Amino acid sequence: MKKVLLLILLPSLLLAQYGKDKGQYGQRQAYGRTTGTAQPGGQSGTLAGWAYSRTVSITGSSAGNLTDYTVRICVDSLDGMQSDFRDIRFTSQNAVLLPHFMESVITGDSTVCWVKVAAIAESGTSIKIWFGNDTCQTDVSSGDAFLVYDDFNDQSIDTNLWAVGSAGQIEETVDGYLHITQGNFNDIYLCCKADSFGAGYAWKTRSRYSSSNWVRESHIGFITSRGIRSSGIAGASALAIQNQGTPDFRWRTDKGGSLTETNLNVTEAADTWYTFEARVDQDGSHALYYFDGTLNATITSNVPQADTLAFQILSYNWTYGKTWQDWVDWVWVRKYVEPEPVVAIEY
Ligand SMILES: [Ca+2]
Ligand SMILES: [Ca+2]
Repeated sequence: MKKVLLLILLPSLLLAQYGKDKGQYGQRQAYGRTTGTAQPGGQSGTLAGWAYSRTVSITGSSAGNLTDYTVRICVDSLDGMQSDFRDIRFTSQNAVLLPHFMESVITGDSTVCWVKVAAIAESGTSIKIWFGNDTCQTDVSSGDAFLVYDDFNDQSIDTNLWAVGSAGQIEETVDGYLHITQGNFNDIYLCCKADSFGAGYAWKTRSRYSSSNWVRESHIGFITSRGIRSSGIAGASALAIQNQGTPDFRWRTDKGGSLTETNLNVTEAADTWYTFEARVDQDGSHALYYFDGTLNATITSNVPQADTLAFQILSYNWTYGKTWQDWVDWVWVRKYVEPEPVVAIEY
């Protein structure tokens, strides 16, 4: 009987090697062609209710064994996946669920995911992606994939995560944004209560700045001094994006008060959403800064080597009675080592 099954499966195993077969959602008759490594659900080591899986191989980092490391995985749509990817799940090889976050979704085409993997040995590891659950209605995309995550979507500041400076001038809006507005010579901020970032970590945010009144300084990033802006304070914003105009973006890299300030040299527009990201290698030998997903600056001077920094969103008002507005859609923080593990789905 096993031999017969193998003979039946063999052609589909061969066909599965031809590629990804993108965007065929809805053509259910095609399942057999594209699921060569799939396993039926409900068996030992499988995920009950999910019809298909693929192995995701992760090549380890020569930096050593990694724990709770968040990797980026691009998933192309396969036959059997729901078109909005709500039914994808990631697990260990023995089907223990791993937290994942969908950063972006192109319906029926692809999604960019972040997955937190409990252990990635230097010699590598593998996990599984599951799909093919027609009755699954729950998108479990979650900030649990990161060390710090906030989407500011529930109109209530999470005081378990953040220390709040000048409450009332910083709030979550019905649009799902963190909104910072007028202050009176004071620092308005959310400061993450953890102090365990810096070298060996990355942060990313999507934010927007109003054009009104050049009266403030805004910073997002890793810091040495809680609730304090950079001016006059050694290294307060140590690895940060700084906006000090309408707008005027600069990367701010500061080690003990020795500052490297780097203009982004991009066309900046007020009232426009941008993403900003900083990655600092584990030795603190350089900081990589990304603007809207593209590497914008590599900084090797004055990079903090400590991994005991906090993460903060802050604005400071220069002029009494003046108004401005900043918005933040989301932020996250994850571990970052070089070289990064290399991830590949075995289609
Ligand atoms: Ca909230
Ligand atoms: Ca949001």
